[in-house]
Amino acid sequence: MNDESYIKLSLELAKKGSGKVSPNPLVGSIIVKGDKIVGAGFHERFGGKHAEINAIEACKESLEGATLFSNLEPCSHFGKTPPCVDRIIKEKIKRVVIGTLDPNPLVGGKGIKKLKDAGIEVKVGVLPEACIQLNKFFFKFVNKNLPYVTLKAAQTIDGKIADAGGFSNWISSVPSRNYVHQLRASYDGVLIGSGTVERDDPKLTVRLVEGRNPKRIVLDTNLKLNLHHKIFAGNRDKNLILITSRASVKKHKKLHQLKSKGVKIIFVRKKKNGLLDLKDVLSELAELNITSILVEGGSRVFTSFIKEDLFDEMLLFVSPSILGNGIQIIGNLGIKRLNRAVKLEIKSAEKIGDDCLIELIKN
Ligand code: AOF
Ligand code: ZN
Repeated sequence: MNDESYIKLSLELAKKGSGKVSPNPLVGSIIVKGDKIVGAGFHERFGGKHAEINAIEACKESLEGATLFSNLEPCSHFGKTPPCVDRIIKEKIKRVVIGTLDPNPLVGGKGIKKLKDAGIEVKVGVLPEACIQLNKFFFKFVNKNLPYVTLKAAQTIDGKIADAGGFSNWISSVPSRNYVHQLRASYDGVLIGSGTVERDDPKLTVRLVEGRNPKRIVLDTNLKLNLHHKIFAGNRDKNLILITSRASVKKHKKLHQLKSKGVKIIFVRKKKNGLLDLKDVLSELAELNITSILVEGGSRVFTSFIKEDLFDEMLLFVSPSILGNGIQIIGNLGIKRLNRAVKLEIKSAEKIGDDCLIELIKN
């Protein structure tokens, strides 16, 4: 096996921490002596031991002369745990192979410097794109202090997310819906607008697959939502966050009712167009260590995120059906000419159940 194969293995291991380590990165670590894997580990939960330490502690023999592979630069700072590089040096590991540098300013480059200063051979930049891709939430959060935003929708081939009566159950097939639950389990937050609460009355929990519930985030500018909706009734895990405008602070009775249901309320600025300032919304959510958000609709919310250029990715489940009439996925963006169109890049397109899943990123 070569360096790339071991980094690939470390990525596979790292994925096991999905949904459990945020706001930390997903990290996997493999230790090799000769051509034998003698230890492996991953960052299993927030606040817990780092991948490198788990890999070292899984080894039964001396690590003198071994090579350690990690998809992310080992840390050099005292955080919730002591620096991984100190332990690597202490164990007399000879060579360290790293996928990418850690963007965290507490670490970024300092980890490899310390290793090199101790005479350890260090190689950086093995499968860097795959390593950044795996930790796309962490990189965005650390570099921009904002969550990674994915707009997710199920639409007909003519771009409708509901029929003319607002009915949308179901546009996509069962495998697509299962996949969405898997996505929910891996994102820190799922966000919808008040229109979608009223029309679809969703629970936004993870039910079709195993996994933890994300924070459920509802945008309700004027605090008009009725509390009989399922999203309020099902707040036993206290994961519901409601975001409203600062003008709502006067609505004491409603705020009191929401708080008694365990709802966290965040007040943000309203813009001149009467809508919530989405940049503020994202900054507030980043303050809560929410590193990733899956935006599940509706049309008004998608339109605002696109208009304000505040998304990173789009996931479209395209069902092979045609409605003609209905609710269009994206409303008026004020674009008048083709050469002003929002340009995206197709990252992947695959068949899932009866649908086509298209993954798009900004180019
Ligand atoms: C590693 N290995 O497995 C992870 C690293 O609060 P702490 O102590 O858990 O530190 C968190 C920071 O450590 C995190 O922001 C990132 O820079 C790095 N994560 N580093 O060597 C790991 N998860
Ligand atoms: Zn560490």
